[in-house]
This record gives sequence, C-alpha cells and structure tokens, in this order.
Amino acid sequence: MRTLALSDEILMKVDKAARYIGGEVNSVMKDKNDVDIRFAMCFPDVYEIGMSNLGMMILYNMFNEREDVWCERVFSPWMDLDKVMREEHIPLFALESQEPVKEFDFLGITLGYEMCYTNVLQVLDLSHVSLLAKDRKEDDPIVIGGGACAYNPEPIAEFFDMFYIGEGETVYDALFDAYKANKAAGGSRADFLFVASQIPGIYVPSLYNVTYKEDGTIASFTPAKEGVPEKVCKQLITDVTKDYRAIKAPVVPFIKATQDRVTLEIQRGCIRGCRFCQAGMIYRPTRERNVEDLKASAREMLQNTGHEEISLSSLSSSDYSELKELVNFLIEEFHGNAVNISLPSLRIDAFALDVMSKVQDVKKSSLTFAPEAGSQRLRNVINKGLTEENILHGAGEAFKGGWNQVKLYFMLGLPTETEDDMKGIAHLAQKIAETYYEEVPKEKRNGKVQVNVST
Ligand code: B12
Ligand code: SF4
Repeated sequence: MRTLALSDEILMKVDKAARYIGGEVNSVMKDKNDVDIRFAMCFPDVYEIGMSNLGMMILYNMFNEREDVWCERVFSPWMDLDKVMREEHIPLFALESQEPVKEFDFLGITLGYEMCYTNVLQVLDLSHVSLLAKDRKEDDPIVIGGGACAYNPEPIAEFFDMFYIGEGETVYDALFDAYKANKAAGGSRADFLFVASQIPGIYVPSLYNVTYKEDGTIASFTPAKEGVPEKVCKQLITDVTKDYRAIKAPVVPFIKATQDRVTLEIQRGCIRGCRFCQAGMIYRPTRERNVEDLKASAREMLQNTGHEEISLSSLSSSDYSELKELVNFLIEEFHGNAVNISLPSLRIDAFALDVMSKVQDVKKSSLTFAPEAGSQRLRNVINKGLTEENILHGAGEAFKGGWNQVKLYFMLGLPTETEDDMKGIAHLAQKIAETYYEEVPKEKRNGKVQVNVST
C-alpha cells in the first residue's frame, strides 16, 4: 500500500490537501523495482496550474508507455506547505510513489514562462538538490529543463544539467537509452552529460564556454570539449498526423484545476507572426492535426475521464482549416449529452459568434478581444493585423448577437510607444461602448454595456 509523504496532521492543516496525495483516476502506478529509469516531471507552479498544462501530460503519458520508465508528477507546494516542509525537513516528493525527488534519475522541469524561475529554485531547494549544476553529486537527479523558455536558456543555465530544446516527442528514446547504457557501463554523471550532448536538441551548459556582452546578450558560444556540437538545433515533430502522441486517458484531478476539462490540441504553431509573441515564433511552423484523429481522440478522452467539457486548444483556433467540421461534429455528438465545448483563442467573426451561441450558454458572459495596442500605428508596428474597423465590426456583431460584456487585452511598454498610443486604449474602449448603443436598439438591449480593459 502507498504511504503518503505527509502525515494526516499536516494534510489537515494545509489548504487543498488533494494537491499532494496523488492517486487520481488515470494516474500511472508502477513498481519502482520493475523500471530502469525514474523520471520526476515537474511543472513549477501549484497543482491546479500544472495539471492544466498539456505539454506535461503528453510527456507523462509518452514516457510511461516505455516499460522501463516510470514518470511521476511534481508540483510546487503552496506557501503553507513550503513552510511546514522546511520546518520539519520533509523533502519534496513525487505524487505517484510519494517518494523524494532526490531519489529519481531525472528531474524534468517545464519552463512555461519566465515568472516561474523563482519556483524552479524553490523546487530544487525543497528537493534537497544543489541549486547549481556544478555542485551536484553523482547520485543527484539529472535536472533537465524544457518548454517555451528553454529556447533562451542562458539566464538560468547554471541551474540545469541540460536543456531540451524543442518538442518533447522527438528524442526522448535516445536520451533514455543513452542513460541506461551509461548506467550499465558504470559511467559517471559527466560521461552521461557528454553522451547526451550528442543528441540533437540537447544543450548541456557545462560543456560550452559562453561569454556575454555588457547588455547581457551572448558575445560568443563555443564547445568546451572536443566532440560537443557547435550548435544545438530545436527539434520538432513535422508530421502531426503520424507522430502526434495523443493522450488517451488524461489524469482527472480530485480538485478543480484551472483547465477543468478535456484538452484537445488541434494544431501546433500559429500562422500569424505578431511581432511581440514568443509562442508565435518558437512553435513554428503551423501544423494542423487530422480532423478524423481529433474526433476519435475527443470521444476517447471524454469516455476515459467523465469530464463535461472539452476545450479546443491551439494558439489561434480560428485558423484551423477544419474548425467548422470539427465543431459541428462535437455539437452533434456530445452537446446533447451535457458536454460543453469551449473555444478559446477565436477571432470574433460571424462563424465564431454563431458557434459560440450554439455551444455555450454564454449569452450573458463576456467576449474577449486582444487588440494589444491602442492605436492603429502601434498595432501595425507589432504586426497585429487587426484594424479598428475589424474590432468595432466584431464588437457590433457580438452586441447584436446578445452579448453586452467585452473584455479587451492590451500591452503597455511596446517598442516605440508614445502617450498617444496609450490614450488610444481609452479611446478604443469608448468607441466600443458607443458601438453598443448605435448597433442595438433600446428595446433589444440586454442592460448596459460593460467594457473591461486589462493592460
Ligand atoms: C493551457 C495554458 C495555460 C493554462 C495552464 C498553464 C500552462 N502554462 O500550461 C493556464 C490557464 C493556467 C495558463 C496560465 C498562464 N499562461 Co498560458 N497557455 C496555455 C496554452 C493555451 C497551452 C499550453 C500547452 O499545453 N501547450 C501545448 C504543449 C504541447 O506545449 P508545451 O507546453 O510547450 O510542451 C511541449 C514542449 O515545450 C516540450 N516540453 C515542455 N516541457 C518540457 C519539459 C521537459 C523536461 C522536456 C524534455 C520537454 C518539455 O514538450 C512538450 C510536448 O511537445 C498556451 C498556448 C499554446 N497553445 O501553447 C498558453 C501560454 C503557454 N500561456 C502563456 C501565458 C503568458 C500565461 C500566463 C502568464 C498568463 C497570465 N498573464 O497570467 C499564465 C502563467 C501561468 C503559468 N504558471 O504557466 C503564454 C506564454 C508565452 C511566454 N512563454 O511568454 C502562452 C504561450 C500563450 C501566448 N500565446 O502567449 N496558461
Ligand atoms: S495570433 Fe496570438 S499566438 Fe499567434 S502570433 Fe499573434 S499573439 Fe501569438
């Protein structure tokens, strides 16, 4: 029987104890004596945020399909538990086995955005693993970073033994096989790092000499040892029909996760290329998944989880060429069974409004637009490809369709921004509000208009 890492007394004391106990439906249990590699897959944020990340779930399923690997999940403890763990010297543990991360072969950390960097240090510290890679001992886990921020690893290079640059679906077999072979041959940690550096996409910071300019950008980047590749190239799956590793049975949390639903990834990448957007650049090129595969996957995941909502995930769902076909299928197949369909990142056009009024009870909820900049000049600078006319037309259509709340997302501090661009935010919001009163006759208005501006 599994023994929990935390006593009942601690679990009763902390907020949301279900964050720490594992044992959820579809979580993967193995016998640690039957595997060669134990991988602790960490999302450095609280459970509810981490359990909403599809990347981590894809890797968890994929790694666990290998019989010789047991991949478990690790999240950042909330501050209440952090305090108790430090006071009582309880090391950070993985959810499935409830065993200390320090005993694992690998600690994989997803780096989704830069603000999680301090959480990475918290995870290492609570795991009793040295913060700096150079201080780690032979029996410490290999700390590997991946995800969006791994594309620019230098700011955090000292804390990682290696980074994986690209989509995790590609070279993990080679990495695990190399680890096993090194272990069997009695090789050291340094031996493994050298072998790993030969695998495409793996960057081992300790095997490179990097110098920096005064502004912190890189001046030179050279291998520190013969045989280490000069360049590390991003790896990605090119054929998302053949090589996509669809999740069949996502883990179902006991508590409400931020994304409390089935996530169906419909495509990778984004055709838009807005200049400020890191995701738009690094996930290139755009690759659409086959619509028939998506239908089968939706059915399978809903059946295996009992979720009552499915979300179509991508960077820009409106650009998926088979969206109509897929949405109509989901409506026909599942909407009658009380399954809600959620469509984030849609451009507001006639189709989107039609779909949204069919699939969601959103008549009274709000619609979101992301003009990003207040003036047309600045929207052009950042390549947003959205005119004031598009925005007002979209808002007008939404108001005529029964919505009376609009959320607007903007960014402050964009390159070349002036005070006029900032004032443009207020002016655009005002014009949107006026559009409501111009487009919707008094007797058809659903109360006052509400425009919510976030910067
Ligand atoms: C679901 C989601 C959320 C969820 C879950 C949290 C999360 N980070 O996933 C919620 C709603 C909570 C959320 C919140 C936020 N999000 Co968000 N979110 C997404 C979304 C829609 C999907 C993420 C995903 O599952 N991607 C798909 C998977 C397959 O890709 P992946 O995660 O990169 O993983 C692959 C590889 O990177 C690699 N990999 C990843 N980790 C590792 C680790 C190892 C060891 C290895 C080997 C490989 C590897 O393998 C995976 C499989 O190929 C993306 C947009 C998108 N479609 O990508 C935005 C996105 C990630 N979010 C973003 C932002 C800005 C945020 C917030 C900061 C928003 C805010 N202001 O509050 C917060 C941050 C919270 C947090 N701590 O992450 C940005 C990040 C941009 C950036 N890097 O600067 C994105 C890209 C959206 C955008 N266009 O701007 N988000
Ligand atoms: S549409 Fe969204 S995801 Fe695509 S490039 Fe622009 S901001 Fe990035």
